Amino acid sequence: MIEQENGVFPAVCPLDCPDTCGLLLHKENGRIVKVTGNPDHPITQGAICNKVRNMTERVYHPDRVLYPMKRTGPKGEGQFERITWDEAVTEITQRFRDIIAEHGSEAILPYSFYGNMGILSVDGMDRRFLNALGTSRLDQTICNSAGGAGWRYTMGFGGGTTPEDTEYADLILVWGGNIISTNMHQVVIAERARKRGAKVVVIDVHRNRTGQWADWFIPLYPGTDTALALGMMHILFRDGLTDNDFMAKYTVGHEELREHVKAYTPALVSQITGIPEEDIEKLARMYGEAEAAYIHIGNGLQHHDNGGMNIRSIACLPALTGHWLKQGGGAAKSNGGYNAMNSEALERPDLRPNPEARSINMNRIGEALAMTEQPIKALLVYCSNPLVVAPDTARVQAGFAREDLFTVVHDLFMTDTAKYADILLPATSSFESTDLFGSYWHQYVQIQEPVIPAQGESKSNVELFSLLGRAMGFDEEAFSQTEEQMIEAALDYPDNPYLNGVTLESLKEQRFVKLDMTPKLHYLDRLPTPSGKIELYSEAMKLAGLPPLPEYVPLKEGYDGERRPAAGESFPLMFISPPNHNFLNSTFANVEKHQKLEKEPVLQIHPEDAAARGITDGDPVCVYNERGRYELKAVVTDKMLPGTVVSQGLWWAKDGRRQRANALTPDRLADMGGGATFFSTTVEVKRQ
Ligand SMILES: Nc1nc2c(c(=O)[nH]1)N[C@H]1C(S)=C(S)[C@@H](COP(=O)(O)OP(=O)(O)OC[C@H]3O[C@@H](n4cnc5c(=O)[nH]c(N)nc54)[C@H](O)[C@@H]3O)O[C@H]1N2
Ligand SMILES: Nc1nc2c(c(=O)[nH]1)N[C@H]1C(S)=C(S)[C@@H](COP(=O)(O)OP(=O)(O)OC[C@H]3O[C@@H](n4cnc5c(=O)[nH]c(N)nc54)[C@H](O)[C@@H]3O)O[C@H]1N2
Ligand code: SF4
Ligand SMILES: [Mo]
Repeated sequence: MIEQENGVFPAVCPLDCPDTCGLLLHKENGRIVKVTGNPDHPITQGAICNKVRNMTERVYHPDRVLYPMKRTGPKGEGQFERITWDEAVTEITQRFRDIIAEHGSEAILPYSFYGNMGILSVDGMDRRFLNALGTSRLDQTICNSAGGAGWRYTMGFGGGTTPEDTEYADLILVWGGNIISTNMHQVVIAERARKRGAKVVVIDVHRNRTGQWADWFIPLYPGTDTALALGMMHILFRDGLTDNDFMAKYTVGHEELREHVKAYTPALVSQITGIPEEDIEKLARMYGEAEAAYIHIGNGLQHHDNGGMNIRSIACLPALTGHWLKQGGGAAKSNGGYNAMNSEALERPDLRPNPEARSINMNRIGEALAMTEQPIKALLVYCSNPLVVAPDTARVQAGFAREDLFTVVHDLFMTDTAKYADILLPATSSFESTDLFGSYWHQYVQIQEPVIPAQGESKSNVELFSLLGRAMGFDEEAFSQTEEQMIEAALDYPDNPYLNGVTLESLKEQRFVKLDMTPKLHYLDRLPTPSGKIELYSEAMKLAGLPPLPEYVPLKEGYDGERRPAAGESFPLMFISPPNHNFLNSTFANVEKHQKLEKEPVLQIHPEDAAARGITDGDPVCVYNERGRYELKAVVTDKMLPGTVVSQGLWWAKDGRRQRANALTPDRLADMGGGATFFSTTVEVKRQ
């Protein structure tokens, strides 16, 4: 495909987005001139988002880093000079050897996430290198780990209702997810369900695009979703809307739960959540009376102190009504479990000389870089932009600014993080490399093969880490395997029956290969929880020091237990900073086209909160708390309940703008999974 100057070639969207669209790249004179959706993809069917329709702006952006570079100015200022790959690799391997000799291999820490979802790139050759080097491990908790843990305590398996089935739901609850922006093909399917008569209800802390599209939007106070779920359960049990046969067969703990939820009266739940009592009654009735209700559990509501419990509690609802047995009914948090690959073959943990190596939670990177005992002396950053995406920017920045820290960054751009690199290495875009893609929503596996040559001297993650591995003297075959050999190894995994029939050959031939979904028929009979059933009561949670039944625990900042600002509170507003429509986390935030679509960072503030501060629409405002400040423009709107302010989008610090959203967010960990608590933060706002 690389050699062909003109034509239309299949591709996969590599971004951290559930849809994992099939793409078509249109080439003229050797350049991609257009990106469209592949109409043959069974789920995404040729529709793609505006972000990726404009992907050529990013792939051919004049600011792309095309050569290895070495920093010449102070950390953070972005002054670099071009060096050769030989010089870069010699310096990196020399510094790593010195650090290992003096401080041990765990003084080196990787920092990565899913800037490219290609399995070979982020769960493949990189892991082999880090394992063989014996670095500290990174606990990758920034996205869905609290919710993932909450879901697994309840359901055991990392998968739920599949997208095609949701067309047959008669009620769709979108709970803490902005799917118009973040999972657009679920919206398309929900529209088909709507045509068959389904209703769509959105439960969120602000009326985002998805809330505007819903049949019914229910606003609530941040971090109170467990209380709402418990209130719904109270009504379901009270009014006989539960399926007792289902509970007897497939759950444990329903009798304990029935007693437990008696305390969560609609009156109490209304006080906690800010939702009128009659709306709680109406919602519970709608849910209980639906034939096949589907709950789409978004990511937003688990980025809280009580985030794991929020997901755990919502996950109990379909077990009370038995909706799981109806096509389209049930719930999904992430469907990544269906396409689990052979991680041992991919990551080669056997190469690690120190299996007991420590693990560092990525949400605490600032704190980790400040450790004086067993200090971190080198950082290897790829597929992530922590200066923008990690919580508590000031601490992160202080860590990255350490003069004695040797930092290598591999990226396509001079990100805010890359400016702190000692050595900056150019990364290919996914259209320049071979990789394997699953989806954490639909059940099609896809392959990407290079459509254009590597731009400049850029290298893919696979090339980089095999090069570094060989330069460190690792002579195992693992470092010379081709991408295709790695794909074969990843797919050779009899432990996952869903992978049956997915092979390199079928992928090359068909581009998208559906998992074998026959095991799903017995899904409920073989849940991998300790009891083998849906755990409404979880002994495992009790052993972990968590409440074994769903229980509402208030957030740690800002409000008292009754959801009113605590007396004397100096930061009385909850600050929510979810993703925006035209960026993908911080990706695209440096591309003019995408910036223009978003215009500028804004703070949405309720008219009551604005009036109390003398703020009018369009005013420049400063949002601040004890951690930092963020300057943006006020938009006065009643899309939230009073007391909540919202700023969408992970903008870079640029053009004199002071700091970023994460300047305000805490690096506290959630109740489960070591998850992030981005949205459990309080602030004050003033006019500039
Ligand atoms: N356009 C676009 N698409 C994306 C991304 C992007 O940046 N831009 N990011 C990708 C990634 S990595 C992820 S993880 C997903 C995330 O996508 P989603 O699953 O949609 O999750 P978020 O957008 O983080 O949050 C969704 C909503 O949760 C709300 N929320 C916050 N706190 C609460 C609460 O306490 N209760 C309730 N009910 N709602 C709350 C927020 O207001 C927000 O509207 O999207 C992916 N897709
Ligand atoms: N305040 C707040 N903070 C958040 C969130 C929020 O909602 N609010 N969301 C959180 C969530 S859910 C997530 S998932 C994280 C996401 O955080 P990150 O995973 O850091 O996501 P991005 O900001 O998209 O950064 C990805 C980087 O990878 C680079 N990249 C792309 N492809 C490649 C490649 O092939 N190789 C290499 N080496 N680099 C590549 C891109 O250029 C980009 O700079 O952010 C979290 N931070
Ligand atoms: S970002 Fe999501 S919706 Fe957009 S093309 Fe990629 S996978 Fe599809
Ligand atoms: Mo995420």
